[in-house]
Amino acid sequence: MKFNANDHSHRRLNILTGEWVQVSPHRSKRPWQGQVEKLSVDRRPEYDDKCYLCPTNERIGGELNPDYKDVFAFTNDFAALQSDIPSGGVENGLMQSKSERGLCKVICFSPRHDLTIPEMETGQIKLVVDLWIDQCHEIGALDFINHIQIFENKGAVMGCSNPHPHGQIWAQESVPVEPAKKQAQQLAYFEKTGGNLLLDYLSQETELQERIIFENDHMVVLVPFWAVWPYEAMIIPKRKMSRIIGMNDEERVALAEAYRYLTIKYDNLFETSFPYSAGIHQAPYDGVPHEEWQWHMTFYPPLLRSATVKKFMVGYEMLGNPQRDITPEFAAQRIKEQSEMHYLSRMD
Ligand code: H2U
Repeated sequence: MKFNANDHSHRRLNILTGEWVQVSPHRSKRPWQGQVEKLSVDRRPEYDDKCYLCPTNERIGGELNPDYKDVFAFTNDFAALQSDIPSGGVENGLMQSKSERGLCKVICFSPRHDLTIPEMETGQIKLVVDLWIDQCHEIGALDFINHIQIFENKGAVMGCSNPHPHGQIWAQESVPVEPAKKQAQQLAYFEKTGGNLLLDYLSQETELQERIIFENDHMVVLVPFWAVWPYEAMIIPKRKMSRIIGMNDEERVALAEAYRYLTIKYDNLFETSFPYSAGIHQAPYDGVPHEEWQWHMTFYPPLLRSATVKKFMVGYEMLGNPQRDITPEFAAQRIKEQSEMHYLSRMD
């Protein structure tokens, strides 16, 4: 018998983190008797007077949102990181701690309470990209900031507290654990080969065409070879770029288009507003060029089989390493074959 990645259990290496994922494709053939129902469509009003992100409304801290017309950023009223704290910490034998300065912002993607990224026009999403970049310029210039994490938590299942389309920025002194792993892997590859890890990976993917979902002139959307979440995906810029502030106007539009395209396909998969945590990993804002880095946007969606059946990272995944059943190639194919038209606009 010859090894076949579509049938036989195997491990795949995540070149960006140096970690392994267990793939068990034969398990996706097992019978399923659980739930498969669709969720009812959640129609929201364009404006909700109880929403703390809608224009003109009052936030919990008492501040009023302006009557914003496109995008809007504000300092998180319950910021997890603070800028005005003394430095210090504990080094007591095996107990170590260190003060961490930083700041947190909330980014409203639209004044419309009823929209999500896949329901917005590319032009509106481009304004979100512009705002991310403006924020990176502003926050990155602060001397106590070395890392900026942009992310979007979408859907109650991901712990998102409000359906109004929004994301967050957490910026801080240290490079957090996940981007730090990517930093180490990209640097090691650069020092060994002189090449850019993700761009070299992209050339291989472009040749194989097994996991690429979409590309335009400047961006590629793919399911990574080492994906952990069932429908995990990445957006990678085609040009060498360590941080998102390097993007020109055309590239910003291309990112907005890719973000919209992928999320429409996601929503169409199970005809539901597809939940995920997505975010941008980029080089630290520490004044060093970081030749080794290629910024990228990663999507981690939990849904596995239907609008209600999600994957749990428990048991072996918590104690051993992540595991998946359907192959990344199968997932890419499933996403690719979805309509480019959002299912809600087809229902109108
Ligand atoms: P989620 O993306 O997890 O839903 O978070 C929304 C953020 O909005 C959350 O971090 C903040 C919360 O602290 N927030 C405010 O800054 N002001 C408010 O009035 C309510 C919520």
